[in-house]
Amino acid sequence: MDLGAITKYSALHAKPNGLILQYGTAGFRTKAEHLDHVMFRMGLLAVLRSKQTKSTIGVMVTASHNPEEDNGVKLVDPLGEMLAPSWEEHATCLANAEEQDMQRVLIDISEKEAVNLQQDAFVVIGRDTRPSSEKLSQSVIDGVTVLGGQFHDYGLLTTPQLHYMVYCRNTGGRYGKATIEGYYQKLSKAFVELTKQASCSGDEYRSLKVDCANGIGALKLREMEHYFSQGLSVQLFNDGSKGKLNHLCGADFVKSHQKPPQDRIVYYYHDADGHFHLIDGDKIATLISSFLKELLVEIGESLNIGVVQTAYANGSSTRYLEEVMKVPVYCTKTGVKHLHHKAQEFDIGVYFEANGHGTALFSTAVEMKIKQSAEQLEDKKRKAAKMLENIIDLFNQAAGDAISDMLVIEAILALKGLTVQQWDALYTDLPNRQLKVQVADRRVISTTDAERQAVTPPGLQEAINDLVKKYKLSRAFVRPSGTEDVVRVYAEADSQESADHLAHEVSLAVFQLAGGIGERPQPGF
Ligand code: 16G
Repeated sequence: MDLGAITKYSALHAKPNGLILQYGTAGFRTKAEHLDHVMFRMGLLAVLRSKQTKSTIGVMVTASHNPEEDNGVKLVDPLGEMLAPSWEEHATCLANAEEQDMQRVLIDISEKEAVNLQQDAFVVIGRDTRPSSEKLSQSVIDGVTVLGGQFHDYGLLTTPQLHYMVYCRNTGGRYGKATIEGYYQKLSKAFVELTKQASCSGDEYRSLKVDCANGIGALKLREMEHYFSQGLSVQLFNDGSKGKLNHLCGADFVKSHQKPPQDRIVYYYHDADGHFHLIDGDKIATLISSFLKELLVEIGESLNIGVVQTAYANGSSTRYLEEVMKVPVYCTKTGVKHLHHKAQEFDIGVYFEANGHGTALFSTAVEMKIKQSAEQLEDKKRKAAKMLENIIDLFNQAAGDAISDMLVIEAILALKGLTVQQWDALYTDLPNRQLKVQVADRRVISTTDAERQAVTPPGLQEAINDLVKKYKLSRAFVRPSGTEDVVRVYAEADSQESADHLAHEVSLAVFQLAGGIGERPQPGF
């Protein structure tokens, strides 16, 4: 380690004194102007992690659904997973070290993790379309090079695409080519093959309108379009040509406000009375898991399928999955990494957050078994095995990927001849409401039972229990956000009015018992 060079370069990416940040649910996120030093240091950390794992590590510069002014960074581990928890702690220590302590922290991490500093390091970098991202990714590169690491800068990529690149590079190209063309080819080939089996295909092309939240998705879907010579026509909305990133659009906006974006969104429709219907991650999990189950029955395989959700999953979805579809459902804390981890316990783990983050995971043994069956089985069984094989290829195994999910959903709808309305009619969501409350320090709220129960502050859970009792089919919980400085409140009940009231009353309880600041929460939305 050339400590002199590190100190010199670090001074060019100096940390604002006293700034404390936390490696949260999805890495560091805050106002872009506070992140230069974090980027440089994550470049350093990625090199150490790469040396330790003797693998390529990814660094993604993005703040995902946050406002355009924010930015963020997260590291991607060798098999495309989120960074290991012990390294999240190192990331937090390194990001928060004052200039004069930085070297010591760096050495501490290397020693604790027994990093062989002579080992080569390779880091791949991607970034979103935020105006601040290019300069920030340059700071990551500065960090990588000063520690002697080599790198490849992919430039503009979606986060799942970077996960894909990392996975491909660390599996010797067996999974796919670590290029953007490789990604498009893999997905489009599987999609075209899968939808060939649809009896109603032919000239009945599906046409899909996609809300791209004025972000990277627009660019990447446009690049991908010409790989689908047939089978799918995609029209892009909120494509970044005029609107602001994530402003009044995007899946997060639509899910939390339960209304359409200024333009269009993936999977929503208006019924004959003009009512807005959102088909969220819960419905997606239902469609995918039921289709996978049908295919397994056809092939005659009894593999265990599990569905993983969070506390935000609509109560009706959980009931439908358990009681009608007879699949086991598990609940974890919010954040892809928690769901992903749980889903790995099954032969086939389908996980989706209500906000649409998710995927299906297939264990390596299952993948091999299915590929063999596709070669060996007869007729109908063989067809089902082939379909399953294509679905496995379509899902980006390295991460939940909205583009993969969209293609799988489109294929399933085509194969089953289902309209979006018929899909939505599988079950009816319980009315629900999400709110935010400002408090002085959101860490005063701690939770247990996959965030469904508040442990602190004292009295809050009892207050919520009493409020919930007043309504039918009701449920409510609160949790500190992992991405914004707020406490989130969720409530559901038998009517929208009740859900709204309950959410408001719970917000007041949070405000009173957890140190609310600013204006008291007002009723009405
Ligand atoms: C991040 C998470 C997402 C989670 C959301 C919760 C990843 C890749 N993304 O976007 O899974 O639903 O945070 O945000 O992990 P919150 O803690 O602010 O409610």
